[in-house]
Amino acid sequence: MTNHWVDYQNTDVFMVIGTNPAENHPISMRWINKAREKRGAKLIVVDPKFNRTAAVADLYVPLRPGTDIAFLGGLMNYALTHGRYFHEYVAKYTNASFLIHPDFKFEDGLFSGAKVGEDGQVTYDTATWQYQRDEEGNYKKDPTLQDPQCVFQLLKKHYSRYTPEMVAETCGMTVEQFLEVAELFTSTGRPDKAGNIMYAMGITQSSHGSQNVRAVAMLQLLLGNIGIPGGGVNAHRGESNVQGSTDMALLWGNLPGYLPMTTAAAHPTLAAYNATTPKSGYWTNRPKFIASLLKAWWGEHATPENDFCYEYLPKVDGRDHSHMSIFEAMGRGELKGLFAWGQNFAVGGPNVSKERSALGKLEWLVVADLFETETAAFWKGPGMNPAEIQTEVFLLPAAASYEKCGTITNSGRLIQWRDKAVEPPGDAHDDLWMADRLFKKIRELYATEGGAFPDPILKLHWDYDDGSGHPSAEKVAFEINGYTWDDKQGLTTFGNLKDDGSTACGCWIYSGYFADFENPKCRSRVKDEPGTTLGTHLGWGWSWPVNRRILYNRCSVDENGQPWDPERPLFRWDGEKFVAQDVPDFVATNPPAVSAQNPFIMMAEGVGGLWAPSGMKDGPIPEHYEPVESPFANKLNKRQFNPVAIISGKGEFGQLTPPADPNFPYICTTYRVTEHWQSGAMTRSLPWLGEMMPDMFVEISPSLAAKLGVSTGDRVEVTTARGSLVAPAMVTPRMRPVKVHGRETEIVGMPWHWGYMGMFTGASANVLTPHVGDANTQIPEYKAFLCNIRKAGGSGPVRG
Ligand SMILES: Nc1nc2c(c(=O)[nH]1)N[C@H]1C(S)=C(S)[C@@H](COP(=O)(O)OP(=O)(O)OC[C@H]3O[C@@H](n4cnc5c(=O)[nH]c(N)nc54)[C@H](O)[C@@H]3O)O[C@H]1N2
Ligand SMILES: Nc1nc2c(c(=O)[nH]1)N[C@H]1C(S)=C(S)[C@@H](COP(=O)(O)OP(=O)(O)OC[C@H]3O[C@@H](n4cnc5c(=O)[nH]c(N)nc54)[C@H](O)[C@@H]3O)O[C@H]1N2
Ligand SMILES: [Mo]
Repeated sequence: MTNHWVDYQNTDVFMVIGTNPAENHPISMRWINKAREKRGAKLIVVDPKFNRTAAVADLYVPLRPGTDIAFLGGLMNYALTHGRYFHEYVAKYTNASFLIHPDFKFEDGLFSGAKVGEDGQVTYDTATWQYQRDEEGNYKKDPTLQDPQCVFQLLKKHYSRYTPEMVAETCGMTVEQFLEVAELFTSTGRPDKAGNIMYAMGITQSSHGSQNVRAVAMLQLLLGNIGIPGGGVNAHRGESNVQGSTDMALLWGNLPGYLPMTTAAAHPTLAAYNATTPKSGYWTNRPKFIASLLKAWWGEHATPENDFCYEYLPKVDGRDHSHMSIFEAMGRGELKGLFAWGQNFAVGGPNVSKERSALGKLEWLVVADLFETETAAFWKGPGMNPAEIQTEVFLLPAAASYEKCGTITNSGRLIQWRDKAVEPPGDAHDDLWMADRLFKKIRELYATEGGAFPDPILKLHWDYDDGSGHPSAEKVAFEINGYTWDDKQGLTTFGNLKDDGSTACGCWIYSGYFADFENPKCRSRVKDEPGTTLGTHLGWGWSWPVNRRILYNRCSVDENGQPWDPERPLFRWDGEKFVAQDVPDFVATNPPAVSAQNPFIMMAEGVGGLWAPSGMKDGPIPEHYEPVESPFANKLNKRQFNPVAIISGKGEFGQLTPPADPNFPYICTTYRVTEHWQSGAMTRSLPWLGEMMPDMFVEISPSLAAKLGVSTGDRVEVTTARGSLVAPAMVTPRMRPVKVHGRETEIVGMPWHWGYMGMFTGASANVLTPHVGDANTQIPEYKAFLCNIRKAGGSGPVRG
């Protein structure tokens, strides 16, 4: 999130697109409702399903799964053609005025630079997406935004095709519905209004998910809604600490603090890694972050002379190591063993029957979990023959969150310490204890038996004992925070990090949260600071970076340092200094005209990116493509689906349905219910939650029910190219057919929380979902695929 939960009280218009906060982030509704009470804020919901958030919205508009870019592109077109964008913000704080390479083109669904492989897969050479520069290397700009090659004009041209009629036809809504949202949401494109876009899995779980997010961000830039109280691009993060875990490099493409992952080909040495440092913007400090990270990991062994042990860092081999690729490799027998550490992919993974089979190709599987999950018990799943499975499974009982201490970072980047409340039961241990024991044993084996490359393990700096043989979460926290190597003083800001080995820091963006070992900021509980009116609560917990609550907050004031909206003064220049309610992301003692030049400090350009010359594999601006499985032809361009999408078209996982296949005429989508958590491992083992929502079910519209001759409770069989499941139907007007380019189709929706372990069992939705992923993040396309459905005979729940 660029903003934070409490800040929602400052919003004028909310657009909820691809998330269901009333169901999945219920506490956010408290702040949404506060804005509605306090300032008459309006709530718009754009979603295929009339969900629980829609039920309390001012305006609900249905949208066919997978068509968000058409919709958001239509809103951009509306803002641009009706003068509803925030001109001063766009001209000064974004790259709208930058000129793009004269050879840039968009034709037949492809951006210039496309190289089409034999399998039809496209990769792009991005040379023509770049900015024009003068002889000195400065960006060429047209501050009047009139040059046909400037970003502003290119956007206007590109999205002029996204007319209200085209949007309505593509997304399956009426022109009136589209215009109603356009009118209301673009009313925030002025200095004194704040619009907030919230999104989550309805936007990201798509073969063009990253471009969906880009479209959200671009619309917010056009409306001047980034960096201001009540505005923002607000990703409702999922698991309670998923923000923290991505910050700490849970994803394979990053090192902690979003430092780029090291690759064997491009970064064989530290010098080569540092040579890729951006030449402008705050990321120019990257060499200090990586040197301090290496110092934290290899301590006294890491010296300037040996490049801080850079050679010990694993380097990826240029292949994709995300979830789907790992399972495909496993299916080919290329993996020996696997740790499932707090993950239950035998329910949550796409095309899950195939993924369960792939687990059977492992020699060993370690599951660290609170329960014996479907993953731990994959060998007794439906269709499995234990006699044919060689995998040895080790189940390590884990302590739950309240049975250990540590931190959680929420969606608003706010990190808070939690104390241990009770002892874990039986043999259960906390994850840190398990990691510590495992590491020490591995190190001992390397020390006694040797190995291919023992140094990275033997020389690792591992100094966490709390004195009783147990690792201390506080000591880990202190290392993440960073400290001076010589005298072990906690660092209060990443501004103090050095690239000479004098500082160690496990995650630069967290520098400051745990500087004071006895009384760290993440434990702080000061509710209100004097003089604050906007709910920034700077004394409550700590948020990265440097306790800043709203990112890019220089954008909340104009060139003269005056707030766009005097009612929401996050900052105000009083002639000598800024009066502040947040931690500025600019030098507050400089005159405002200086910081106005670089309001987006993390960007190499210093301004917001309406155009992405690099960083995206599938285009500098978003374009509508159909989901990989779709009943309809793409009418906006000549490419059916994102030509850069990750498709497991070959091999075991490649069962896909071609467009408009009459055997699979319906759109299928999956989502959550408030009573269950994810794969259900935690909630289907609790009697009271299970009683509230005991059984898997399939939601269909009354019109589809009539066609199938099905009433609520009758069993239906849903089939896709991957598999089928049987569950009772729930006939409900929450689901409704969509009319697209004159043809109507139905949407079949279902929750994905069930499996065959625990107290409340039922079919897993993921037996239906495809191994198809976004071009940039490889997230699976769980939200839009093709199915058929028929009456199955019988009624009531199907357990198992
Ligand atoms: N109670 C509960 N809370 C949870 C979770 C849980 O399992 N249970 N899970 C947590 C996790 S890890 C996550 S990631 C979040 C997820 O939070 P959400 O993203 O809110 O979760 P979903 O219910 O999967 O999807 C949200 C909405 O997207 C809609 N949708 C489907 N396809 C599309 C589309 O193409 N476009 C648009 N605009 N909308 C679409 C669905 O109809 C649904 O209403 O929730 C977190 N919170
Ligand atoms: N069809 C479909 N599939 C989806 C999605 C969708 O929308 N549709 N959403 C996807 C999303 S967004 C997500 S995040 C994934 C989630 O997929 P998973 O992460 O696999 O699902 P969870 O059920 O959250 O699994 C967490 C496991 O950790 C265990 N656990 C809890 N606390 C601890 C602890 O402290 N230590 C240890 N060691 N274990 C613990 C729980 O018991 C549980 O088994 O699923 C994805 N799958
Ligand atoms: Mo998630």
